[in-house]
Amino acid sequence: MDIEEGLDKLLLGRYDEALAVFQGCPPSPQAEKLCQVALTFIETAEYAAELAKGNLSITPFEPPNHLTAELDKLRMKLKRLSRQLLMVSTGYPVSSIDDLGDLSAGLNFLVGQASARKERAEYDFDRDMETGLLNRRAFLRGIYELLQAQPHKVGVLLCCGLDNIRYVNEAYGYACGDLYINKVVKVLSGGKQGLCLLARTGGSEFSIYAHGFENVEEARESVWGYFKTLLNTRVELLHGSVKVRVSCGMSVYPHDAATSDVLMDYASCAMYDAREHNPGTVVRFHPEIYRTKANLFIRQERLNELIEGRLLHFAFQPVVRLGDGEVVGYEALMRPKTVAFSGPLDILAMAESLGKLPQLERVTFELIFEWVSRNSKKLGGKKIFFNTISAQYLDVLELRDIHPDYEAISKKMVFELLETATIEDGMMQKINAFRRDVATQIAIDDFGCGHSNALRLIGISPDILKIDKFFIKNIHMGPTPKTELLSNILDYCRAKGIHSLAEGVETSDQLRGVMNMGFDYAQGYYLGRPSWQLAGIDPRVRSEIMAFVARNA
Ligand code: G
Ligand code: MN
Repeated sequence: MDIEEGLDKLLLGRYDEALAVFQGCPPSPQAEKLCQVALTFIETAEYAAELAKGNLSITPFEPPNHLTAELDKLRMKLKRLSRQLLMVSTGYPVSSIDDLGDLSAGLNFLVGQASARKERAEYDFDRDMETGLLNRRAFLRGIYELLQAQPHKVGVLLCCGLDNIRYVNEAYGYACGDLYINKVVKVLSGGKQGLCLLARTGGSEFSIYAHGFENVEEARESVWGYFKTLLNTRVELLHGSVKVRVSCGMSVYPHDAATSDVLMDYASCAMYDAREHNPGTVVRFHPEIYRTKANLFIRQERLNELIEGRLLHFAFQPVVRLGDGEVVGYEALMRPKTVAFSGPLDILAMAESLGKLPQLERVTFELIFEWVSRNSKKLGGKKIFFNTISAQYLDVLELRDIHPDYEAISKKMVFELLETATIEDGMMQKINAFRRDVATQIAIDDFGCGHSNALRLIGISPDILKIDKFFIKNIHMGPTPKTELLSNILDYCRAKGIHSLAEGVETSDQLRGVMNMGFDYAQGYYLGRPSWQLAGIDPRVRSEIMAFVARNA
């Protein structure tokens, strides 16, 4: 073993072997020193290997040699760097890192970018992207802060709805719509003074809140200018210019409401009221408008509940054959199970305004099909007359899907048609398909009234024509133009094999009147009121009919 061999191993990086060689050499100060050198290398290599693995918690052997001491300094810097990066990643502000040369510069650049992005995101979160104005959320927070700072002052919120932006977009294109919006923003921003917040609170809605006044008049005065300026603004578009049309709603702090969100709610409610009833004006909020709107909203919800929960049932009113006084069927009259609606017309009107007629129609069909299926025995040969809101809303195939026994069920029914609009070709086809595939018997309801007219009678040629109570009312008063026309209609029905039914027979006189005219059937309070059960005819009324028939035999 000689020192030369040990030095070779040391140069090759085989420190353990070099140490063994130096330790095997005869004891000498030189061999002693070389052992220490080899040990230093061993310790340093182990330490560096651990650092290379990313372990920044390892401390050098004690006492540190001068190589591990240097590495330890590097370890401390890396450790600081990693701690700072960890803080950056959690959003904690850090001072710049400067003791790692290019590495620090690169990291500082990244940290700078991250914080710029964060600031931008925070700004965007508060701002409307297109106009740079505050958005609704930030606007409400801003008002909140003003109210906190000066709770005893008066403030006013003006909500401006642009009435013709949609028209501009559609007629001139969206680029012109943008020009229009930009102009409005410019005009509104130009008028800002004092404690004032300006926001875009909706696509075509801008709101201003001004605070710090002594009374309502002063407050109102302060925003009146915005409204006037907007009304006098024209926007130059590529092909001419348009006037800004604006409807505004106003709410006042603390008179109308004490919090920013309620103030906003009230001002926009007043704005919609202005738009609906007085476009181009400012409407000050008052509780009545809000109650009406809120009621409407509640009723919309009730209608949804009614449709989803199928909260409907039927009352049944007898239909009587005048030839023998027999009850031949019942008209099923839809009734709400909830107090939110006064009756079927109320439900229909609400459903129509919400575009929910098809859903309502489907539910009533489901319910009546189920009812007829369940009560088929009880009905015997009697028919259920059923008001279809309009055959146009339901597809024939869909109707057939409603109940597996739809064929047997529909044979027990008379479908009364009452259309809300004039018949066009497509609708006639629908009615024909409905007749071919679903309905064995069709009636036209309320004839002589509304859209239920002669054209429809000719076009549809129903099995039964139900003549509106308008014709029945004074039928016993002797010949009038009304009875003359009626007589012609009845002649037409007889010639075409259409059965006639008198609606709304309320008195004995009227009953005699309709029998004199030769009606086949009658219905009305005198013959039986709508009831939850399938009621028979009053025996006295039946005798009345029988006596009349016998007299005229
Ligand atoms: O449009 P249609 O014929 O489906 O209307 C039936 C409605 O007429 C039901 O609401 C029913 O309560 C009502 N009704 C039934 N009989 C009479 C009556 O004799 N007089 C009046 N005024 N209404 C009646
Ligand atoms: Mn009817």
